[in-house]
Amino acid sequence: MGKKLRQTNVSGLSRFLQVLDQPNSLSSNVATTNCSTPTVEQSQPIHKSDAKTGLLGPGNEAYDATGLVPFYTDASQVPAHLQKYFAQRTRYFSRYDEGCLLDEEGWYSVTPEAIATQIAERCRCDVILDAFCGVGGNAIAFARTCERVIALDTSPTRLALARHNAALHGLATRIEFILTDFRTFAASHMLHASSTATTTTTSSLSSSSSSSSSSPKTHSSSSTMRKIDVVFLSPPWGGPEYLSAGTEYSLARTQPEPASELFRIARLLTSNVAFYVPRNTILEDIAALLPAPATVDGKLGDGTDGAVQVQEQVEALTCYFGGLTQGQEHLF
Ligand code: MGP
Repeated sequence: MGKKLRQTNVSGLSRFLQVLDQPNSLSSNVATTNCSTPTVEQSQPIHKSDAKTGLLGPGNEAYDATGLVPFYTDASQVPAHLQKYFAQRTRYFSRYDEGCLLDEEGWYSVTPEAIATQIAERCRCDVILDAFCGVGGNAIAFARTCERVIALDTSPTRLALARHNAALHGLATRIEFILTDFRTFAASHMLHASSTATTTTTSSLSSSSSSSSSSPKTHSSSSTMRKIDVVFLSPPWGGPEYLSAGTEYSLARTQPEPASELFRIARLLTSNVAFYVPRNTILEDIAALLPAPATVDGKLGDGTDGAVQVQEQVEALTCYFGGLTQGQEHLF
């Protein structure tokens, strides 16, 4: 496979380091089952200066976001602060030159394709929720390993770019794109999931946070009715300055809410959570996400899912909880 696995125990966490010798050598297993009647949902239409055939070519006009942001083909076109990202463009999307589109936040926060592929393999399941899809790097990878992907973002622009990029990869119809925030979606999903649990779930989602929605929107889509097997969290870290202080990163800095709150909401939907966090994250902050501290070998003695495994990639850490943790697959 061209990858090395290193394991050490740090602060009670099982810590894995996978170094990718050849980023593009990590081939994913493409799911062969087709989804029936795919739904693509978007609350606002794509605003474009014209509806002519763009980067996606004929037949894909409905997904084409050409013109929404610049498509850079040469470094001379790229603003100075994005140059370092443009230089790595084919690491983000190996098919970038065919017409992938990224906005500014996308340039500095998209998950590199090889890492997205690695995460998607680990998260292989029926229905996955990508709670902060951005320009679609992870959602595209999930569409290859999961039967159904629900992708959320609060930016209509980024959602349109994600759908464009998914269409370029021939995967747009496998992903349901929804313009909403994670908390609102979760509240709506839980309201539909169990009528008897409505009171409980609504109150659990309207606690402390300032961004809570008192009257969650109901999504007409069937996404609210599907059982979610895995939640993937890759929230904004507070901009590219997350490393600049030269110190460790506190998970209280994630946006729009601290990681502990995002994790709490995710665990109301499923115990299987993957969380993409900065490589300089304070490891104790990761352990503190769990209701009880993990033991040295990463497992609690009572057989509950109180373990986390941290996979260290070059750019970031991916933390796996519940049935995504090696040895706890039975919890899936
Ligand atoms: P980076 O450190 O800003 O860039 O981001 P670079 O050039 O790889 O590293 P440097 O050491 O040369 O500065 C590294 C990776 O972190 C990106 O490719 C993204 O996958 C991820 N990332 C960065 N930011 C700022 C975010 C963010 O806000 N949210 C998420 N989810 N991922 C981010």
